[in-house]
Amino acid sequence: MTKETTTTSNAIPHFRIITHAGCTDGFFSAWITKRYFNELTGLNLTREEITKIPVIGHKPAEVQTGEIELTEHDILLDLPLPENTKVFLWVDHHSSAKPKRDLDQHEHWEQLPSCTGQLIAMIEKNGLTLSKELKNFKIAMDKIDSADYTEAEIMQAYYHPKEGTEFDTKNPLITTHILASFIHTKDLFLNTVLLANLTNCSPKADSPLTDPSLWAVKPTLFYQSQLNGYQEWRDQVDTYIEYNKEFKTIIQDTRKIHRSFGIVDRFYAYIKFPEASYGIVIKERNETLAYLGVGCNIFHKERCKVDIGRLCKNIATKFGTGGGGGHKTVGGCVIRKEHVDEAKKIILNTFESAE
Ligand SMILES: [Mn+2]
Repeated sequence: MTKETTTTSNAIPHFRIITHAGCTDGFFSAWITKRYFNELTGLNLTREEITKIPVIGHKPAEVQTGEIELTEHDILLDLPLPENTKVFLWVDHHSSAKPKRDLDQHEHWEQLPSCTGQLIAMIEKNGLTLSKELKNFKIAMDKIDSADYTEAEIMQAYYHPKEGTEFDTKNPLITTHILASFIHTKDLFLNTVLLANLTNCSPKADSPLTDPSLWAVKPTLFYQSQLNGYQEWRDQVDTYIEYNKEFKTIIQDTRKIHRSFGIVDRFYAYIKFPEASYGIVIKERNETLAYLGVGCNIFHKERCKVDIGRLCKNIATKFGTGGGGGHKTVGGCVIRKEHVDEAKKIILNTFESAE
């Protein structure tokens, strides 16, 4: 990765906003930080000075390995805590990033649904009264980043609207999905350009929901194509997805297809089989390895009677190179291909005996 250098043209410190690349929460965290820079930091910069602050995207691993050179003027959002450098501001919410050392006053970690929501809460704590729009946006981002949707919300956000009807742009959750769709192209070059240009938000907009520079990119076209991708994926999944009643588990074994079409809709299995308690996804990784993704029903986490992260770690230790783990309700592991069916059997039996 290239080393970033700061500009030396302005008199204010050479702030940089460094955020989680290719991620909706990272993108909107940067937007909120730019829009409410003074409210967040307690500084008193002009809009022009704030606009000049560069916004750069990085992947979490690039912070963990120390390959980005950080300075005391950097603002890190939705990314892990840098081990050896004190930055100007660090804000993160990932449970896996829970700090092991005492935090400085410029370092903020809280286990919350989204980093965007965390920043908005910090601004409110600093004295800003949140507008209705900003509150609505916070609710939507908290839902999106923690996948805390109802089935009805998924049917609205992940499926084409009924024929003859338009996207419901009065609904903040749908509008946030529309605006997030250009971040989800997996094109990191596009993401870099968007971050650099689109977080120079209009001070007239309380949240991204009404930012004219975001709407100028025609996000509805990106959203339309994303919805097409989900539908194509679901159509193909219908040809091989199976529900095992005995174990109340959905099995998506991609060894049954030659190649996969469309964009993964991780909610689909539980929309199709709402009675399921668990789901297993099997994917071939390469010549020798396979990946098992294991989870409980995303709409009914209360049905989860097994610590899935621990189960995945055990399976990985038994059949792989040890790469496995996760959270209580979702996890994954990489194992040797020849053990996939045996591993599947153990997972199903674990679910059954926990009932
Ligand atoms: Mn996040």
